[in-house]
Amino acid sequence: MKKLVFLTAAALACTAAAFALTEIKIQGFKFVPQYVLIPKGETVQWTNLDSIIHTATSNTGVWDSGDIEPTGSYKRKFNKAGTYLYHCKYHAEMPGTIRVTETPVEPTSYGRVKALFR
Ligand SMILES: [Cu+2]
Repeated sequence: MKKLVFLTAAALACTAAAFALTEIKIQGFKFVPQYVLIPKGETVQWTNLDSIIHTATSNTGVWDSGDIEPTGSYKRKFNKAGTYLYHCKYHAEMPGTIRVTETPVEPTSYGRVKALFR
């Protein structure tokens, strides 16, 4: 696990290289980053860094993490391309978006993720 996290960071910092795990932090009542762009087949891991329970719940019922305790995490693999909106079911103002692409995503394209959604 630690190795995967390191590889993800390295892939983001450099170029090319597919990565298999994207981490989203839950911190300060926010999903960080709020927008994520990944290729299909990639796993997303949410880790709760707040001191209260949150969830990562699909807006359309595709998945529900259930309660993610403080310091806890939840993982889900996205095998199908599409745009997935989600939220925390306890806090209405906690939206998140995962965009899953058919084709590999260049890590360097992360910077334009926000633009993609506007
Ligand atoms: Cu919450």
